[in-house]
Amino acid sequence: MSAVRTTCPYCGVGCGIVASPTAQRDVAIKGDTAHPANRGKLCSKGTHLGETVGLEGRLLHPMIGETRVTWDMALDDVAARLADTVADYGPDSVAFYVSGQLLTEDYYVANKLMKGFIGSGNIDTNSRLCMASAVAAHNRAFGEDLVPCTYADLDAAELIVLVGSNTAWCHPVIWQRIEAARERTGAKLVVIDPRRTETAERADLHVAIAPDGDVALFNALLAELAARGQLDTGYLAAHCEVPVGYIAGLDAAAHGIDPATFAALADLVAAHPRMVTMFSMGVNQSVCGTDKANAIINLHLATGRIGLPGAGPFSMTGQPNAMGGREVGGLANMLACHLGFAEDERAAVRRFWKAPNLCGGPGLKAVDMFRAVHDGRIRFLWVMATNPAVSMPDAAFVREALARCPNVVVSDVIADTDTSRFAHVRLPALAWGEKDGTVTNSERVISRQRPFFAPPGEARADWRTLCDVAARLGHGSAFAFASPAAVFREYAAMTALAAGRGKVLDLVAQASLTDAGYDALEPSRWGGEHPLRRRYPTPSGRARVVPVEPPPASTGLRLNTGRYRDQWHTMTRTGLSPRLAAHRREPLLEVSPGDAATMGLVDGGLGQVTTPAGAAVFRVAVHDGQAPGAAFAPMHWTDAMASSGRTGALVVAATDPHSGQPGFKNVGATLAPVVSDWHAFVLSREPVTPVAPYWVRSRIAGGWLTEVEGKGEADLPAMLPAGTSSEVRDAAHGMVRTAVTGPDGALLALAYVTRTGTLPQRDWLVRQFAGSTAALPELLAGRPAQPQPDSGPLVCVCHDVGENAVRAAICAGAGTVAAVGAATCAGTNCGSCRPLISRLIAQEQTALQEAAE
Ligand SMILES: Nc1nc2c(c(=O)[nH]1)N[C@H]1C(S)=C(S)[C@@H](COP(=O)(O)OP(=O)(O)OC[C@H]3O[C@@H](n4cnc5c(=O)[nH]c(N)nc54)[C@H](O)[C@@H]3O)O[C@H]1N2
Ligand SMILES: Nc1nc2c(c(=O)[nH]1)N[C@H]1C(S)=C(S)[C@@H](COP(=O)(O)OP(=O)(O)OC[C@H]3O[C@@H](n4cnc5c(=O)[nH]c(N)nc54)[C@H](O)[C@@H]3O)O[C@H]1N2
Ligand code: SF4
Ligand SMILES: [Mo]
Repeated sequence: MSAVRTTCPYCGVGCGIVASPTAQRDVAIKGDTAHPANRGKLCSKGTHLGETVGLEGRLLHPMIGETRVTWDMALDDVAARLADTVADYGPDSVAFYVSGQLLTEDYYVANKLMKGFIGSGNIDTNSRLCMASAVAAHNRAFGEDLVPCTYADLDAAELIVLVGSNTAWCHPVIWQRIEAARERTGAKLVVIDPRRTETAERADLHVAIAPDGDVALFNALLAELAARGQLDTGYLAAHCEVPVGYIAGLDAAAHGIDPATFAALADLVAAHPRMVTMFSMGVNQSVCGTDKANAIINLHLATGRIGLPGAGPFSMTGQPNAMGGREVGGLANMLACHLGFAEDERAAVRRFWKAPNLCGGPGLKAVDMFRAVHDGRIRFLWVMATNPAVSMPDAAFVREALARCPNVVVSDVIADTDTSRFAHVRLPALAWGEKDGTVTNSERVISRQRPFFAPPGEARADWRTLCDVAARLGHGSAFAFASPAAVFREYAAMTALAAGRGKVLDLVAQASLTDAGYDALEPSRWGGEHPLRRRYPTPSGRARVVPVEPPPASTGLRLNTGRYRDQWHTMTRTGLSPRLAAHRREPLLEVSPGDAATMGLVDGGLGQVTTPAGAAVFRVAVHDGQAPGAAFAPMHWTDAMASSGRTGALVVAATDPHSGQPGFKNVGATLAPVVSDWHAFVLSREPVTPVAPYWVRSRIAGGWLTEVEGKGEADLPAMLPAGTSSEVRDAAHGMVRTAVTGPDGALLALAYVTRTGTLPQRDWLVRQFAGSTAALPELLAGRPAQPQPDSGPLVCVCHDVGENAVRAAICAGAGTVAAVGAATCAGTNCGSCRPLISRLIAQEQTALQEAAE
């Protein structure tokens, strides 16, 4: 098969990819130079997609309980469960919990079925956890859920402000674009984040605000610019509704940060009218997330910095198709196509769908949906393309809810996820490379995801599964779509309802695409470059400056959660890649040096986090980028990968009153050290699950690496596969080294445990385990017989360059990130490791200077 142009399935940057299948289930990946979002660039996750397309762990057949069934049996069962529940308890007793990782076509069909035909608003999406606050803020300010910018604005901006975004890690191709713009035009970069992330390290100014300090800061900035006479009063008068006295009543001193930093920030903002403010989860995932986003938008409206090249408030979307879901109506509080539940909008939708049973109003938002599952109001739940047992706040409660629910259906590509363990019925879905449809990225560009593998096993497209269930419920004619193209045409035609009501969303021209035209569809943007400047889709045609007030200050230690560079969410896909695992093999609890000292936490030791929702244990990393009074832990680890590393278990289910989005980033917590009697690691071909209080496993080439710690005696044999064991003991340190080989002599596992000694270097052993090259004595010693150069921790995952090579290049005279790249290739592909390289340069140069003094 020749090369196929498609779109990356990870983040909302929406990069174009050229996929060239090379063999069965093997594909070479390149960036698509013709795609406007990335012009050929990719990040580490996109680059390594080829490592995640194998069939390992895939769900390939419909399952009822543990029994493999035919599709007919599964669909009959799902339809019967749905119909019976609705008959007995009414339409609001059933719900769909869907995902920004569905294609627009899947989303459209799910929404139509629930809201138009089952007759409940109970369809919500994991986008509720992701960008619901941005949606609510857009609706409040603009009258429609619209991102008024495009990536090209980054090229034109003089000042880029990143708020609550670790762009270098989470939107790396946008990050590359920002870096390129800075190099070309000298644009300034401000990062507003309580942590000094690798993104913040590269900024001209890092504003380390208190958790949820954003409203206060942006209100104060607005007041300060007013005091400096920098508001665009003409724009405000002509195009905005401003509550009388609101701006004049704001206090320029109430910013909550140190005065010098505030002055520096205000100077930058005052001096650079071409300003783009990009915001992400540090803004949205908050109990005041909608107000934060409106505080940002207020500043842009009041300075007229919107709808012009290089100017605007820019919400970055997380998932590949969060935007598509927003467009078709995947959120419980929207009806469809940017329409709400006003009587005339409902009537229009009812007519368009010929809906027999249109829902009367909004359904339950994610957190409330799971509450209703828990207390038995919802008795049928269909989860599609999301892993709520891990990713929802108060995950223990969510698990209880799933366990109590009499009918749980899970559509996924993976057989065993933390959520699917609760499923009565599991339906196999098509994965990336197999599925066929469209996605919309952060800048409103619709792109095709095209298949290049045949469907494996009996996996089917989610939209088709939904249509088959709809037909069994008696709605066959409304769901008689022959192809994703047919679904897309209906959706595009339906946007006439929005366009006819003055909304910007308008795909009517694409309603007449032929199947061939849909197949060939080039990336296309709806709404144009700058849809908002002179007229807003509000009743008055004006934008609204929304009065917002800072929340009360929080006290005590605050837990913040978020992402790692090389993992995606609950690791069901990225967790399969040995290269991506190398960046962080364990979830780290980052704490400031001061807090670590007071709380008795040791770098490299274990720490327990306890919140009102639950507890979890992580490896402690003392980090001076972490502000005192705040700790950070990643969201990715699940029960499949770790004994107790889920941050979802820690987050309390408090939500924003406007958006219903949970506050994942600011949770009151206590920390305590966990002291082990022994620590160990195991390299094994198959995953092992130690019986120990702490274990974390990660993928390596040819197997798995599992870190283990515990109390009392370590029961190593219980962790190892059956085979012939060779053992070396060092009684002084309680060190035992074991190798297990199979009947043919093949190496099956290596294990190292110690009570007081130091365990061998993992990196070298991991490389030997992949190739089985070293001799058994060397393996048991944990090091090569002859000393060999050690590449050190991995820096550049794209080109496989370790820290020692980077340091050597710097010592040999490479004084810039570009020079290190020229010498080692590190940082020359995705660029996500460039902040790290620049830190290593600074470290080496300081060391050289100190040596010279
Ligand atoms: N590598 C990787 N990339 C991803 C994903 C992934 O899983 N892995 N997921 C994708 C998805 S779905 C999403 S939503 C995006 C998320 O992308 P980001 O939003 O960039 O990621 P996070 O790490 O969740 O949070 C961003 C930052 O918000 C900061 N923050 C916390 N509290 C506050 C606050 O009160 N104010 C401010 N200003 N900042 C605060 C955190 O310290 C953190 O550094 O990433 C997308 N891209
Ligand atoms: N503590 C904490 N929790 C968080 C966050 C945080 O910052 N901190 N961030 C939140 C945010 S922003 C997000 S977006 C969520 C993400 O959380 P989730 O949505 O739960 O995360 P994923 O691991 O991406 O889950 C997607 C699932 O869909 C499956 N899948 C992939 N493609 C398809 C498909 O085409 N069809 C079907 N049927 N299945 C498919 C995958 O195998 C996987 O099981 O997490 C939220 N939770
Ligand atoms: S930035 Fe990376 S993860 Fe996001 S779409 Fe592009 S290649 Fe995929
Ligand atoms: Mo997200």
